[in-house]
Amino acid sequence: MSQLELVLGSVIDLFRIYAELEGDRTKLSRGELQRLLQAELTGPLGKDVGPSFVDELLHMLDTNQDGEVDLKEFGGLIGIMAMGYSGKGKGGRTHSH
Ligand SMILES: [Ca+2]
Ligand SMILES: [Ca+2]
Repeated sequence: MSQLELVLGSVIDLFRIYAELEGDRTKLSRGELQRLLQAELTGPLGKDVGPSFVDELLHMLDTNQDGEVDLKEFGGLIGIMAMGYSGKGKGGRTHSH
């Protein structure tokens, strides 16, 4: 498998672990989302995780507005996190060659 496929597999596994905790097993409730964030965000984004952060994130991710985050919507979180990690304090990428 390619690195991308491995990453995608890990993301899907992670989603399933937390989505199965309560209610609909194919969706993350607000509580499940908060648990996932608090357990998995140990880097620079982790310190921002609190009730208001979870509310804001849920609002951004929940595109069909059913109050929960399905796998498709969860993909948006990966994008937001990628932006958060790569964009911290830097204007752009530097090329090594
Ligand atoms: Ca659930
Ligand atoms: Ca939703």
